[in-house]
Amino acid sequence: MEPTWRPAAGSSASLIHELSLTMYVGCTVIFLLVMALLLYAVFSRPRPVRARLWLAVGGLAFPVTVLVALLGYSVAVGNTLNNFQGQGVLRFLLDCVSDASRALGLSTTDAAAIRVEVKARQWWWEVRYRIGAEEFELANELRLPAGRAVELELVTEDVIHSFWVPSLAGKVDMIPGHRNRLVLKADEPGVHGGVCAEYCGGQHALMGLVVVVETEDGFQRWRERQARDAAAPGDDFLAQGRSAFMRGGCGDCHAVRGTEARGDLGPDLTHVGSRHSLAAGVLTNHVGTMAGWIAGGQALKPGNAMPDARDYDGQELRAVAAWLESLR
Ligand code: HEC
Ligand SMILES: [Cu+2]
Repeated sequence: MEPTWRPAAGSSASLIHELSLTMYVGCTVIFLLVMALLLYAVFSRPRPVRARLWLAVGGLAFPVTVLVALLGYSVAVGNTLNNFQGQGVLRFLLDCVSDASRALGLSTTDAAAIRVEVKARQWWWEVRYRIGAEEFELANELRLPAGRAVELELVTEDVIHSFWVPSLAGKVDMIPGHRNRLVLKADEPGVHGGVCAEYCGGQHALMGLVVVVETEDGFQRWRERQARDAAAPGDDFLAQGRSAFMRGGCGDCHAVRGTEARGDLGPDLTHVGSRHSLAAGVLTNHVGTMAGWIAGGQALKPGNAMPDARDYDGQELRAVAAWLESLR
């Protein structure tokens, strides 16, 4: 996992980082300058100064120039991040930076190809990709091709959440009835951690996600697999797992494309075995944690919307977990 505090190359987080650095360095320089002047005023021998000139330059021209420059810079960065379609004065500033944003590849006009809707739920992320006519759903994980800007639509139907992947972009709230947009981009492959950044109920702290940036080839391979239906069980044990899943009522809440499971209350499990984590970052994903989650998720994430499966014996539980892990 990439360190949270290091903005990824080519991401909008790197623009935010530059803006903050400019502010910190600028503040420090100005602070030192003012302190130097203060010391000079205290310790130098008194002599007449040109008060009006000092006032006009130090009290007016200097701060106005600095503040206007900073305002322009930060509005420009803000516009680039959201691709905000400003008007009037904002339009003017936007035009000034649109070249810069195009040079960085953060402009979405050329990235319309991949559309991702992320719906925040209590307490996990439903992720739906639309690439041309292709459409598939997964959970708690996003994949992006390196160097390409991907536009997210951020929505929710329950309470307010906030989507935040610090090493890639600023945070954007998800508000019922609104459709907010965010552009994600990173130039290098890597795995980035994200969180919900707005308190949304009991297990808000256990609502993470990962953003995997892959090479173009890796992304295309992943995309192609995700778009397929779930594979048929490869042996008897997996077939037993699949029928235990259907018998256990799991399909009332979960969809597994290519089977009769069509539920929508929980994550789409069609390719759950390919995901990095289970239950929104609570567990790393392998067959042991899978079984543990199915039988004891309430102990791991108290109050989450999935009841513990109490009816399986050991053999069935292992089979269900193995079948789900085989869905890659
Ligand atoms: C009442 C609805 C419901 C039922 C029934 C249900 N689940 Fe879930 N399941 C959920 C919800 C909601 C989540 C997401 C929980 C969270 O992360 O907060 C979930 C999460 C999961 C996950 C983790 C998926 C991921 O990508 O993180 C697995 C695996 C899973 N369920 C398997 C099962 C199995 C197997 C059964 C049947 C024994 C089952 N579920 C029954 C609602 C349900
Ligand atoms: Cu939250």
